[in-house]
Amino acid sequence: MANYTNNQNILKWVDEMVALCKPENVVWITGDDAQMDALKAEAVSTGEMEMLNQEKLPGCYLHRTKKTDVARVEGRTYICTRKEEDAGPINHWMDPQKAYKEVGALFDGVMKGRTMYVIPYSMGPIGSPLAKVGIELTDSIYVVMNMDIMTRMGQKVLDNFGDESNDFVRGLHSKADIDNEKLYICHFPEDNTIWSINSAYGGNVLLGKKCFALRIASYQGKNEGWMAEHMLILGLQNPQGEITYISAAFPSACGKTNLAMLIPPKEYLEKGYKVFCVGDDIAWLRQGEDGRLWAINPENGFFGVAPGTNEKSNPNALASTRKNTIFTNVCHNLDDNTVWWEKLDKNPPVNAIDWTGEKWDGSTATTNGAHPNSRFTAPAINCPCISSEFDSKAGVPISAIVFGGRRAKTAPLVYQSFSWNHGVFVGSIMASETTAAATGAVGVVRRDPMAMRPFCGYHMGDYFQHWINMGAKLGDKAPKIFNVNWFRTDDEGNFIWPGFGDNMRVLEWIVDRCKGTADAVETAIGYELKPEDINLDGSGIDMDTLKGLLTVDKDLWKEEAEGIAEFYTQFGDRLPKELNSELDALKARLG
Ligand code: GTP
Ligand code: SPV
Ligand code: MN
Repeated sequence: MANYTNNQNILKWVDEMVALCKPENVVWITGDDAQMDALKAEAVSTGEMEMLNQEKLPGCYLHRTKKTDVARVEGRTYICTRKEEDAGPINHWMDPQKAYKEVGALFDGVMKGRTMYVIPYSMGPIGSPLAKVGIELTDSIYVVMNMDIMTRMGQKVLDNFGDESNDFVRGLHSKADIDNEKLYICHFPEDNTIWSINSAYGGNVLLGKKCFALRIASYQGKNEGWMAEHMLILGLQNPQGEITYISAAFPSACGKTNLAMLIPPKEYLEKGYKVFCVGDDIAWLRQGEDGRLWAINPENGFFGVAPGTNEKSNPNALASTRKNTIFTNVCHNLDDNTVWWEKLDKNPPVNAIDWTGEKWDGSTATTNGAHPNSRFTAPAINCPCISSEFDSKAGVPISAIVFGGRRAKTAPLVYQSFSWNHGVFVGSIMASETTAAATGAVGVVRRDPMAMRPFCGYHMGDYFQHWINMGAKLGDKAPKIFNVNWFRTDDEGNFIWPGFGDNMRVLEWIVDRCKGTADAVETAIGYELKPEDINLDGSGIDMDTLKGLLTVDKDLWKEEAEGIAEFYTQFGDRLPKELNSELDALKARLG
């Protein structure tokens, strides 16, 4: 066997996992073109992947997962800390010894007759002080191909890692039989280890993403003094050429990819405003030498929601998917061997295969052609508005942190927190309607603090405390904190705010608040924009509608305060006292 690394920590662990899973072959992924091409050809030959029209979609493939394996499965996602209380009340916990034993029994011999792929990958630019290394062992070529897009991977990662370090995340994945009853996604934050078995879908199996870059990394960040967050990162350039960086946390399928790639309305473009995308899903944030908060996007691609993506809503995302992209669970147009999904355009294919693999005719169909959580895996470099700082080892300095979710009522279009700690409170009380990104009911409002409910690798009370501590460390250099809601609805259930590119109007106010050039009114819940301070030209929204979007219904908020108090009780004495004070202050302001 060729010598890929002399690092004994890696070699020993791979040997152990080989002994457990008993694969027929072990293939180290170097990432070179010949190797990747051969793997793609193999996946096509077995039917795991379908090659799409290489003229219209060069380098693009289609994959369909099992019908029962189409989203993250939160109920089977475990945090395995030695002490149950360290996983906290929101996570599912499993005793690590029990997990290693019982899930280990499922891994025993699971790769017989299969190949184990060894994928060394870096989350963050290789060599960046903010980057971290993981190794994923998997029996899925789909995973290899996705990791190739989503991370920096291959031999170069091992070369940079060196022979001595033991600081890598050990990820083991097998699709096994894709048996829902035996599905486990176990995280061992105290051992830098992830074990995932019986799924072959996205967030369950691309272990660098939610498992490492959020669950394990959030735990590492708490111990090492930095933060791993479910946040997009964008740079907003004004006509003077100054760029302000904003990070924003919205729950799954609540608009991060769309905001990160926003194209400003015509009126703004003409003046010279531009938005650059640094990341669309995950941010790692650390205090820089200048005292400010700096962020990198640890990923190298986008695993984005396909439905709803179109030439109008998000042309940058659409352009990103026109080459070297993997489509998962979208609709297959057989006429020209391309892909389609709901709201891509008004011409659904008539001769097509839907996401379940059945014949589908868009002119008569009553079912979806694409699964609501169908996704594209696209290289970040494909994105027309990718930031020049995308590969920066230092990252970008963050001026504003934005929280948001899907709230039909209650939350106004935008408000700013009174202080960092009040901002932590605002993040901690986030609530949003559930989406198809996870299995289970859709449209149910649930608390999703900082959009991290499914992704925090430790006790949520300690996580809030870590936020408070970060603010103390950042002092007056801390980013300003805001909350937005693009999803208020009218009595017929229609979204009132146009959203998408028009969200630029709100971002402008946020940037101006950071610079101290915009005014605000103090309300019970925070600083709100003065309606006349937002530019509505060309938005189709009139002043009265805007005022409606900004209203703070005190009765609803009093109910909300009760809900927050109840939500907080589960954290017991691990809830920072600062957050209780903020709740009391909110109640007092509501009267
Ligand atoms: P994850 O990848 O699951 O973390 O999701 P995300 O937060 O990146 O969500 P994404 O941007 O993919 O948006 C999900 C859905 O919300 C899509 O169907 C979008 O069309 C829709 N959406 C995004 N932004 C807006 C908006 O401003 N207004 C409205 N009404 N819908 C939006
Ligand atoms: C999310 O659900 O927040 C995603 C998709 O970004 S997945 O990678 O499946 O978690
Ligand atoms: Mn996400």
